[in-house]
Amino acid sequence: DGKTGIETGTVTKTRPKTKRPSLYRVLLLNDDYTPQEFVVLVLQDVFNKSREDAFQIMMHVHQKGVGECGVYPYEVAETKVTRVMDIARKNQHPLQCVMEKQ
Ligand code: NFA
Repeated sequence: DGKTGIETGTVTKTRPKTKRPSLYRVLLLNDDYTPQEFVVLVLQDVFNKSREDAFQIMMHVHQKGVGECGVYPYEVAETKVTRVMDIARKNQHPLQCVMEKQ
């Protein structure tokens, strides 16, 4: 560079641009017909909650109308929503599960 003709060199630090996956909240919606015990079992089975945590989440949904079951990358969230909807349908309960971008 400049008069000397000596190349100083440009040190370029490359930032590893690995974007983290977007996260999705999985929500359970209240209804008047799905048994409380069924919701607790779903939360334990699909969301790997302890019986105590599952009961708390179920009661929250029961009282507030909606509640969070967990936050996951897109494909994981989608799989959990599908599992809940499949189990609910199989048992003829109207339980609804949805996901939303966090
Ligand atoms: N509200 C339902 C009942 O009283 C229980 C329930 C809780 C349903 C959470 C859906 C979600 N049987």
